Amino acid sequence: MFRGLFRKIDDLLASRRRSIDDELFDDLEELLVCADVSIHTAVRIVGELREAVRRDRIRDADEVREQLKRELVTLLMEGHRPLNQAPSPPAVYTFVGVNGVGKTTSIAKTAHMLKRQRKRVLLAAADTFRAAAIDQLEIWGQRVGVDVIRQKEGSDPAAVVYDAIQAARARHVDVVLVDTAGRLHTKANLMEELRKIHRVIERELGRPPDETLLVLDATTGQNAVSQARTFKDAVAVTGIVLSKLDGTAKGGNILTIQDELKIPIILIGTGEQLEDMEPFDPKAFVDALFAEE
Ligand SMILES: Nc1nc2c(ncn2[C@@H]2O[C@H](COP(=O)(O)OP(=O)(O)OP(=O)(O)O)[C@@H](O)[C@H]2O)c(=O)[nH]1
Ligand SMILES: [Mg+2]
Repeated sequence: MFRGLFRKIDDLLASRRRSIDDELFDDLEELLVCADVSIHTAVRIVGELREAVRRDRIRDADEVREQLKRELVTLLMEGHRPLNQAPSPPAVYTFVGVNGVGKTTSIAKTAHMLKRQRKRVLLAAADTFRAAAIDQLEIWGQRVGVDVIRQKEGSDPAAVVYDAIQAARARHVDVVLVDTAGRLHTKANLMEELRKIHRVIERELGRPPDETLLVLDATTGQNAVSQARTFKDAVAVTGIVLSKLDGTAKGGNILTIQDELKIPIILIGTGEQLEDMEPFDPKAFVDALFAEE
């Protein structure tokens, strides 16, 4: 899906007679920004590339490209890890993020993924702000074949999470996935609600949630970075789920998110079907960026 995203960069570095000079680095920076990399991150990447070219006396554009790929992989490998396991069951993963980014869909896809790994999964409908949100999760639960713990609209989300953890213990569930609201009457309310959910989890488990996954919509570019900052201030975000990667021709913001936020990207969503979720693989991602279409 990202195939050829960096095709222009490839073209730029493919011409053999291309001399390795300031103009080349300027063009590179510009092409990175066109692919949705922030200026800050583009300048950093090209700065390091420039330095490596000087240090290793690289004279060949092909070599510059290989060096650039190595640098991008290194950047994305920083802090890279798979989903956290819990020291004792159940593992509890909360999904947070602004409305419409794909939290509920990502939960369904994650539940499906975990089920295929033979895990017992339970969903907690802690977005109680809208009745439709509870019903949506219920429908996904039926599709995946996992139970949903719910209360009625307007009930306390932290109480739903409490119920879910008790149910998980009674039913020997391995993983609880917690859906949360993306919008309340005010942003302050939302952040307070998330903190309360986290306090209940910590009290019940004797440890913080095993993951607090911030869902970001890949098509929103720089806005995703500012959303991440807001949530990071309220709760200890441990990882990112990047949704809707199928809907963007860019994807350079993956580099920006990693570089500016230092939160590992753990899962990527690539569509609306249950199968459309996979662990993020930095090496495969960078290879695809430069791949021929
Ligand atoms: N193309 C595509 N669409 C997606 C993906 N993930 C989610 N969507 C769509 O995005 C829309 C919003 O998804 P939801 O899962 O309802 O988002 P949410 O964050 O739970 O939204 P709220 O509950 O309103 O806060 C739906 O139409 C989904 O089908 C994805 O990876 N690719
Ligand atoms: Mg939702």
